Order: sequence, then C-alpha cells, then structure tokens
Amino acid sequence: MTTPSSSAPKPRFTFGLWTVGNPGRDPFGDPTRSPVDPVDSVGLLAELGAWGVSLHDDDLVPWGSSAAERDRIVARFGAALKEHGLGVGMATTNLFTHPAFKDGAFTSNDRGVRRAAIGKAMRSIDLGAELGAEVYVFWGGREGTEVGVAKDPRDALDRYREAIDVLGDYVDEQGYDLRFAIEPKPNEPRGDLWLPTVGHALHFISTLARPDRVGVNPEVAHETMAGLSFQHGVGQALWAGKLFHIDLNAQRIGRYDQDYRFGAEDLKEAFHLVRLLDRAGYDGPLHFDAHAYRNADAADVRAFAEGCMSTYAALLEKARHFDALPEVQEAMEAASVAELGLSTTTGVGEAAELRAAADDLEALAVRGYGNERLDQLAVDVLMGVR
Ligand code: GLT
Ligand code: MN
Ligand code: MN
Repeated sequence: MTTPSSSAPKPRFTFGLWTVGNPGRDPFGDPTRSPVDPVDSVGLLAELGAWGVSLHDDDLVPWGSSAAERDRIVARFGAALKEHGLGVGMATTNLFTHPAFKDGAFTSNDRGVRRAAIGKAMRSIDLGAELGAEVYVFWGGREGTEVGVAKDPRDALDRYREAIDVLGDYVDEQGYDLRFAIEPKPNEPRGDLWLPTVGHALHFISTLARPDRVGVNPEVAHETMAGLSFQHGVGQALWAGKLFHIDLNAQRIGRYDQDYRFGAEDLKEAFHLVRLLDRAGYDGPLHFDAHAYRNADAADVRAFAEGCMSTYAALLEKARHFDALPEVQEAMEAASVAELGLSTTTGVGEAAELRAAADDLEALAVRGYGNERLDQLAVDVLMGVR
C-alpha cells in the first residue's frame, strides 16, 4: 500500500466539547455518563493526537454565569489549550437549549427573541475570537417549524439573512478575523428546518450582504438524513469555494440524527468523501461532530474518539493506494474519467458541428463505461483484498 507523501499536511482533527463530553442523554432517557470538565476534554484530545477543539458558548460557560465567572472559566480553558498545544477549529452559539428559543432564534416569530438571539451570538462571537477560532458556525437548531401556516418561509429567510448580515457587520466592527459557515440540516429538532441541505444554504449565501465571508459546514449525518450523497454535497461546496468547515460522523438514511463515530456506517461513502477532500486539497478542520453510543463508558468514549481519527487516516491511505494502482488507472481510462474534465465545446462558432454531432448517437451508444469493474476495484481496496 502506498504511504501518503511526507509533504502532505497532517490532517487537523478536531472534536466538539459536546462530543467527547456527551453525557449520553436521549429523548427517552437520562444521561448515562458524568459531566466532563472541558479542561479534561482538552487533555484527552491532546493525548489522543487531535489538532483542536470546537465549542458552543454554553459548553464552556454555563448560561447564567456572572461576568467574573465567565472570565475565570475562559482564562482557565485558554491556559489548558496553550498547555496542550491545541487550537480552536470553530466556535458556535447555543441557540436551541434555552426555552426562549422554542419557536426558533433568528427566525422566532417573536421579535424580542430574535434580538436576544443576535445578542447571544454576538457575545459568543466575542468568545470565539478570544479563543482564536478560525470559523464561526451557524447551525439552525430550532430555525424551522412544524406548522406550515405559522411562518411564511420568505419572511423566515429574510430574518435569517438579516441576522447573518448584522453579525457580519459586528465581526467587521470588532475587527475579528472570523469566517462564517452555515450548517444545513433537514429536520430535527423541528419538523422542518430552514436551509435543509447544502444546496439550499449555498443559494442563501449568495443573497447575503457579504457572501465572501460565509461558507458552509456540511455534516455527514444531515445530508444523509435527507437521502442525499454526502460526497456530492461536499463536492458542490468545494466547487463553489465554500467548504469552510466539515462535520464528520456516520448515519443511516431514514433515521433520526444518529451522529455515530466516523465510518460506523456506509464506509464506502466515507471513502469517497475522504478521497474527495484529499484530492481537493481541503486543509480546514476535520471536525468530528459525533458521540459515543449511549451505553459507552469513559474507556469506550476514548475508543470512539480514537476510532473517528484512525478510520479517517486509514481511509486516506486507502484512497491514495486506490489511485496509485495500475489496474485502477486502466479502469479509469476505460471509464473516461479524465475526459469529464475536458470542455465539451470550444465555445465559439460550433453550432453547426454540434447540431451534426447529434447524428452520432447510434455509434455513441455502443460503448461501455466499465463502471462495474471500477467500483469493484474500490470495494476490493476497501476490503483490503487488493
Ligand atoms: C448539535 C448539532 C450539530 C451541530 C452543533 C453545532 S450542535 O450537536 O446536532 O450538528 O453541528 O451547533
Ligand atoms: Mn454538526
Ligand atoms: Mn448531526
């Protein structure tokens, strides 16, 4: 098997404080694990070889803390990051736990809630900037509805855009070096969420006052819940220059948001994803937004975190091995994979030739594309038999 070239940058693996610190609560049952001190999560992640962490404001500073408590907690956490040499990949705001956000945050029907949500995001942006976060994520946890007549989708999108624009102004005014990334999700916890997929989010971004500042944070589980190919969603984000961050986990189609350990489901799609990110030269944080099974104890949480990273690293090796195999190169040739990268037309004065080209259809129908062989080669590599 080929080894990755030593010049390739080391993957920057990150974990949310809410992932390795996940207490194993679900809608039907109480926590199965004890709360984890964020400073202990920093120590664990450093020990396991992660590059950094990510956090919601409330993961670090419990809501309701006084200003003095906040400063003490943030200083202690910052010192732990420094001590262990960990970075902060992204920061975000919890706009979904507090009961005031029950009808949404930036898109609540109550203007007072919307203003409070923007204010909470401002404080949280200050925290992210203070900790040196690269990216600020907007996951619209409760931005949606169950009742079709309760909200006009056009008004909701106006308010969503207004919030992101106002927060962009705030980042500029404060002089922070922070990019935004919108995280789409089709449903859960609301019946339907606004910006349900990568495609919806990409269009929304094009309507913002500062589209350059804003990209997407696609999550494996969320696109898969919608039955979509994650590779294709990420591919379109890369194509648009908008892959600012990524949430890695595993999910089966048609289920609730499972957030399993990366690679725990659909290894083949995970292989496609890792191969795409590698070929595209994505060098942003590789963020595991996943949690251990509810029956995991502390030792198993460790196994969970190690598994996320080791599976990614193994798939990266498999992807590079796959592309280096002579039989794969032959099969790619037979499938005309590189030909899709060539322009179809010369762009000028070809209408007559193009019209005539339609006469070739019968002859063109004869060829095969060798996709069975090509796909089997990927399966062989994944199974380790080639
Ligand atoms: C929550 C959600 C995730 C988001 C996090 C950021 S919080 O766990 O399920 O997909 O990325 O707000
Ligand atoms: Mn996520
Ligand atoms: Mn999820």
